[in-house]
Amino acid sequence: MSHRLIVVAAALVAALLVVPAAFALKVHVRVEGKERTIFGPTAALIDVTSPRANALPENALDALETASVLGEFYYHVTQSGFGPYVDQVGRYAAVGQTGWVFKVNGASPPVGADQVRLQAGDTVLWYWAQFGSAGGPKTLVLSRVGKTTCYRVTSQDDNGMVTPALGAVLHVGKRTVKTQGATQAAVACVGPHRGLLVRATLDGAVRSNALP
Ligand code: B12
Repeated sequence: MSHRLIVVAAALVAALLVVPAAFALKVHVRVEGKERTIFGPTAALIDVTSPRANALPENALDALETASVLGEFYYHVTQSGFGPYVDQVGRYAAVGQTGWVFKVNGASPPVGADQVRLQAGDTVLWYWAQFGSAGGPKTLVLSRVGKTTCYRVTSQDDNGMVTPALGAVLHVGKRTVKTQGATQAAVACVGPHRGLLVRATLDGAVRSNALP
């Protein structure tokens, strides 16, 4: 090999080593399974990288791939007429009216996950969903009320529209606290709970993110 060829080859190798790190994007990722959380209860920021050369860089499918590496959980992608389709995450495969769907920043994109390019700081939620005549389930969002030990629960539809999650229940360890509020808000105070995370559930909705 000539000296010139060696220099070019070395430069190419160096570029290949540098590019993946440069393309990592910090994104919040959570994966909610049928009965339990599969990955990232608090939706912490992770470095999402894009392993596929021909796809959009850092898309919502990459977020699942990165989470699966970090969390060591199984998922499966099949090719369909619309492109790559996630037909299983963890134990449960899509079947009949159930399957795996995703949201980015609270809204459900109308295209496949590989077509949704992410921005730094985005929140990606993959979840198991049962569809019925009213569509898919709403997703719950838990937020803290100021610096208190009180929490507000809202639910988001596929468009990201937020409404109070009336009737939601908070879970703190083995303790449950029902939220109050007839129309305007679903709020409950759980008191001191050092070391325990708080979650919210509501029948027919996807469980919330967890907060300290
Ligand atoms: C049923 C259905 C679902 C079910 C599938 C349940 C199952 N058993 O697998 C569930 C609710 C899980 C689902 C999910 C999603 N869906 Co859907 N789904 C449909 C629907 C209503 C019928 C598909 C069907 O059964 N066809 C009949 C069978 C015989 O043909 P098939 O090729 O074997 O169908 C399979 C594929 O279509 C696949 N599939 C379903 N949705 C999607 C979406 C994408 C992007 C891909 C690649 C494959 C795929 O699942 C079907 C069953 O195995 C179509 C609308 C339509 N009329 O086609 C939308 C439709 C295909 N879905 C759509 C979308 C956007 C999604 C989601 C990306 C939504 C989201 N934000 O999460 C996700 C997929 C995410 C993922 N997992 O990768 C769009 C695709 C638009 C596009 N141009 O990409 C459609 C056209 C609805 C629409 N008009 O917006 N879906």
